[in-house]
This record gives sequence, C-alpha cells and structure tokens, in this order.
Amino acid sequence: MSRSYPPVSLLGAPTDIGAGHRGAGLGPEALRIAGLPEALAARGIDVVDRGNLDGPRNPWQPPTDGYRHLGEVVEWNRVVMEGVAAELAAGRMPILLGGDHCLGIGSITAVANHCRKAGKKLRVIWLDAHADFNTHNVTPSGNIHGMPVACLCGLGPQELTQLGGNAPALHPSEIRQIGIRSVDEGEKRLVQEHGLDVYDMRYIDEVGMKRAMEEALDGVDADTHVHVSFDVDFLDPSIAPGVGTTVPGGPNYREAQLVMEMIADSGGMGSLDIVELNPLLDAQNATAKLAVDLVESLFGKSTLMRD
Ligand code: 6HN
Ligand code: MN
Ligand code: MN
Ligand code: MN
Repeated sequence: MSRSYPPVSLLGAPTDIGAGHRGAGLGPEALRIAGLPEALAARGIDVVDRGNLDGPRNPWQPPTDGYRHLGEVVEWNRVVMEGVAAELAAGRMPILLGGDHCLGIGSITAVANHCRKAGKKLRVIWLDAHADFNTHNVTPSGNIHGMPVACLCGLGPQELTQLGGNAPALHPSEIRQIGIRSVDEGEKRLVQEHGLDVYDMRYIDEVGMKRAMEEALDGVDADTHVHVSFDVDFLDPSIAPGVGTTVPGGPNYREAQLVMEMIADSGGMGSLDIVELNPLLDAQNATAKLAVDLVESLFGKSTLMRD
C-alpha cells in the first residue's frame, strides 16, 4: 500500500536525563549528521527540522526514593509533550529525536491526547530490548528510561502519570511491544499483572517476525493513529552497538527491515520517536546511519513496489 505522508517535523531533545550512561543527549545531532532530514526529503516528504528543544542539564546524581533526576525528567517531558502537541495540532507528523527513552512519556502523552480529541484509536508499537515497565519499587537502577511504559499506563509518580491530564495516557491494550529480551524480576510481575501484549524474542524465534508483526498490527485501520517508539537497542548489538544498554539476541538487519516495512504497509504511522542512540558508544556514526536506513523503510522505501 502506498500512501502520501503529511508534512514531517523533526524535534530534537538532546538529553540523557533518564539514562544510566551519558551520551544519548548527542543523539539528535548524530541523526542529522547521518542524513535523516535529507533521506526523508528524498522520499518526497515535506520535512522541517525544528532544531532542538531546551531543558535542564543533567546533574548526574544518584537516585532518591527510587528515581534518578525526577524533577529534570518531568521538565524535559513537559517540553517534549508541548512540542509534539503543537506539531500534531498543526497537522504535522512529529519525529522526536532523542534523547533517552524517558522522553516517550511526553511524546506519547501528547499523541494520546491528540487521538482522544480527534476520536482516533491509538496503537503504540514499542520496539525495544526492554519492557520499560519498572516502578520506583522494583527498578534496579532508578533510571527513568526504564519506566516510561509504566508511567504512561498510570504506574509511577503523579507528575509523570498525569503529565497531560488526570487520566493515564494509555491503556495497556493500546500498546504492543516487539523485540523484548531483558525484563527485570519485579518488572516481569508487573508486565504480567497489567496484561501487556509482548512479542518477545522467544516468540519471534518461534513464529517468525512476519507473524509477530501481523498480530501486533492486527486491527489497525483508517481510524487508527500508529505511534512508533523506536529504541535503537531493539536491534541486535552486532549491527547497532551505539546504545547504552545493549542486549544480545535482537532482531537482525532483515528482521528489522521487515518490521519497518510492515508498519509502513499498515499506512497508519502518525508519529515516531527515535531514542537511546548514543554516539559516544558508536563507531563512525554507523548505528545512526542504520537508524536512518530503517526510518526510510518506515516511510515506505522498500526494494520493489508491491501494489
Ligand atoms: N531503555 N531495565 C533496565 C532498568 O534500569 O530499568 C534497563 C532499562 C533500559 C531502558 O533502554 O530505554
Ligand atoms: Mn526503551
Ligand atoms: Mn531499551
Ligand atoms: Mn537502552
């Protein structure tokens, strides 16, 4: 299925405020240098780079009460939520250039509010090695990039669970997680209790990526806004070493391409996060270039026409 894309806005959020390694704050510039704006423009997309959002610096403190940098994380997410909301309200497709994955809270809160207002269904496709469903009671690290899905589903500090109003942004039934292979002990129990729909690597090994993605995209129709939250550590570290939290056994290049192509074929993508890229851990910006290549597929660049 081919589609025409709405105008796209790139929003940089240069921070590693929720991460356990420094460096994800350099992600937006690495994606630009890898040619993301030009790659989208070459696909005929009207793309504007809004530059970088601004937020607090990283004070690099240990956790307090199970959270590291909670105040700064809230501030960054407020800025991201407002930036993403403004683009959606203008009829544009926001692409958030992270930054670490805690920023998914602000981004997806804005998307969920937009969908409620527009009367659209929401499907979040969460591409990640991790479930990101920790709470302050069970987190092994206090790093809030391990908590965004929980916060979006209403589990977490009120400043984050009610960032965009007093109801949680998401119901667990609105999210599908793909590529998961690292879930902490307490987190596992929460994932099960809340009934998250997880397509972990074991399942992908058993049934194949094609069937996993068919199931994850099942029910997406013309009334569905698909939000893709692409944590670059989703990919196998042998092809994507430039992330802080590598986990072996992820999707290979062809499996990752298929994921992106099948999302593109669904015709529903309305917003995207690209997060957790850490150029300090990369070599020659190769992981950023791979991310750009995969994003081109998300925007319909496949080898041959299929319709
Ligand atoms: N990410 N589960 C680990 C933690 O510290 O909570 C790792 C989280 C990684 C989060 O990659 O977006
Ligand atoms: Mn993540
Ligand atoms: Mn991850
Ligand atoms: Mn990570």
